[in-house]
Amino acid sequence: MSNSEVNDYYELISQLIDEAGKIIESRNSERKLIEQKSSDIDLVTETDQQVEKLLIDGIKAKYPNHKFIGEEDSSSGKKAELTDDPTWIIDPVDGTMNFVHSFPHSAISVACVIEKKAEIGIIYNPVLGQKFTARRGQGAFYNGQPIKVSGEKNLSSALLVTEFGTSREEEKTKVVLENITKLVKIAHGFRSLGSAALNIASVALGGADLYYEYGIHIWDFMAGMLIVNEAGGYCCDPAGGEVDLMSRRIICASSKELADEVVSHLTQFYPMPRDD
Ligand code: LIP
Repeated sequence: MSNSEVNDYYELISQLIDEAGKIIESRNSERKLIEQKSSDIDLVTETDQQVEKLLIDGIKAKYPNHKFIGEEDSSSGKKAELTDDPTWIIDPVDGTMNFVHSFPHSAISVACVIEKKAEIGIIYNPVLGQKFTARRGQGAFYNGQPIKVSGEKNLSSALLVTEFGTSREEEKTKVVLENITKLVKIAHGFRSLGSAALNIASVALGGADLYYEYGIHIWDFMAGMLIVNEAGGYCCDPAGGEVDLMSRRIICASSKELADEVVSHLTQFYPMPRDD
């Protein structure tokens, strides 16, 4: 795939995301029509569906052979499949619960993966005007300005970010609370923005030092993972080792040292079903 082709993809997705952002921004303070997905706290609104359609239709119109892994598409039971073809991984509104409550931390998250490598990652919160972007090998940016992770190595000085997630499953909730109980006693601080994508972007920005979560999906973290890597960070599985893209688990950190320290404390959980 030539660089100029990826440039064209970047230009197209940037335009589509700006257009989609206007829809989210205009609806943020309105009352939303909500449907439930896997649980009563896993939500979808008509805006999620409309934004995903706008992005997919806009890409398909120019590149009919491109593939898609979209959050709302997948909620109908379709499994995620990553081939060597250009594949767009889309979360139209990451942080739907926030969007429903007009809590202004939700974002469009889009990654373009070619030959199984992330080439483009964009996370855009139109309500607060926050845009995080990255191209493979070209660094990470916040509203056009280069960004770097904090480089923090020690858990005792680190600001951690995690989520309670979108499931009320007893075993999972137990593990989530157990991990928070352990880490809150050691870490410098703990935060939860309510959007996996924005949590990860906060690590890339150098604001937070490490994000971990069990139960997320490939569309929640794919763009963020590229942005963190391009900002000089480190992403791994919560048990250590390479991220398994379909396993619904991740750590995104400011350094490998900090990730390793958190791994040594975490009780593990393996969400089912996987994304593939
Ligand atoms: C959600 C995230 C939330 C995280 C969930 C889920 P959705 O995405 O924003 O922070 O805890 O695991 O990924 O469903 O709002 O797009």
